[in-house]
Amino acid sequence: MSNKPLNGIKIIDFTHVQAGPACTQLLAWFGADVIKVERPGAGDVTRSQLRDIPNVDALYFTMLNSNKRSLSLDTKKPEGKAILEKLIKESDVLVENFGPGALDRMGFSWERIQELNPKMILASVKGFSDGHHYEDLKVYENVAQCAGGAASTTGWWKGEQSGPMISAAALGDSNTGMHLAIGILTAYIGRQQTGKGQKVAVAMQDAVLNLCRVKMRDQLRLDKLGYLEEYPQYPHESFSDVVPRGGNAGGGGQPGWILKCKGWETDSNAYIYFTVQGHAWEPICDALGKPEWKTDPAYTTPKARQPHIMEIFATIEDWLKDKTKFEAVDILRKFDIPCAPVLSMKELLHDKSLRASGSIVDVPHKERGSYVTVGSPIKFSDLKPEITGSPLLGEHTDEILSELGYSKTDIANIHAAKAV
Ligand code: CAO
Repeated sequence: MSNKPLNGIKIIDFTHVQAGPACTQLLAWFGADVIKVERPGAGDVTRSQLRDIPNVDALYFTMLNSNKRSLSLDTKKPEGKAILEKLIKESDVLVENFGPGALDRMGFSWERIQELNPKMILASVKGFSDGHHYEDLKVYENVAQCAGGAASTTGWWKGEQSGPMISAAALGDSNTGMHLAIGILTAYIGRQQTGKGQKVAVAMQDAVLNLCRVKMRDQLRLDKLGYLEEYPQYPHESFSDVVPRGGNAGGGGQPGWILKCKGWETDSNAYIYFTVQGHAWEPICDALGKPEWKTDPAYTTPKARQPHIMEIFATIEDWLKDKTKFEAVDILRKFDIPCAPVLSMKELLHDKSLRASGSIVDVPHKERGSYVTVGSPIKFSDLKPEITGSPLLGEHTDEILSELGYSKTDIANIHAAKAV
């Protein structure tokens, strides 16, 4: 691999499903040697989940495990444990997201890992933090969204669709993985100063809560004031003592909403997000052909507009009814109005700009031919991450064993013991 900033960092990738793999994939893009350790015969469960082609690694796996090598290893067998011990001695980081206690039960407690390699950084994802009263729970994405405050504050507050709502974005999984990547790089820089490794842990609940920081802000404001003026409940409906769900409200200082455009009756994504930026009211009036709103006291200040903000949105929707979402944004962008079309996955998949920037890429795969994946969202001036295909199960087993110093005969014996 060419010279990348993380070249030379060796990572044992003991992760599965999404939260851990998203973290190690990111580090692999930037040059780390990521060795995915998987159970022989089965591998990461996502290899076979939600398959679109029989007997071929599922996109669930390929899209989260690019740029890695795969070592199949049964770490519950003595031969497998011995290999893992050797690997720990030669690596910089071990990343895992097993259920609580699984690594200890396997015989690789933090104490044991430190004995083997005091420079090792052990990075873990768990559902809840150490010592938390739910620390024993296994956790998946939606569980974390509920435990971290996202579900309670997402969705509709009244009507048939009311109730806590899950976001499609992986706030519990990939988001936690991204937090862990920052933790790993911080511990790695720390190690350069102290010579010692350390344990880094991110709980999915905490990572979700970190993204829900503004909702905690709102709870504190609500406790003090009894109302939240930027929420659609204000001023005509009452507030309880908890932050309500705000539908599509802007959520910050700028009111906003999702508005229908031409064709919404048949196209489920014919919408735009429109933001009424407080200080940019006059351009909005110009864009909508409503010059009279510029001087009408019922419209001139955010405070004056808020009681009838939904009527303002209804007027904008009326303006949008003969414009597609793309036509509308092309008009509104000239007036500097913060807005965007609601883009479907299909539209994103074929978006030329995302292809050009490398945010969506085609990568080769030994069995699929090639597959589309989401590339690095982080752009550098001197590094263009080259996304390579995900490995087949155990594709690099012999290569890695021989790098660890095992002879051809040793490797044959390891195979015979079914440890790989
Ligand atoms: N060889 C031998 N055994 C292996 C192995 C290997 N290479 N790799 C894993 N195992 C074993 C583990 O030792 C463990 O065995 P024990 O339970 O007997 O100790 C078992 O496989 C894995 O257990 P698990 O609890 O991690 O797996 P699960 O499918 O029951 O639960 C999950 C999955 C995700 C709920 C759980 O791992 C978890 O809560 N992880 C932490 C939170 C998390 O990351 N969630 C996000 C998941 S989606 O991104």
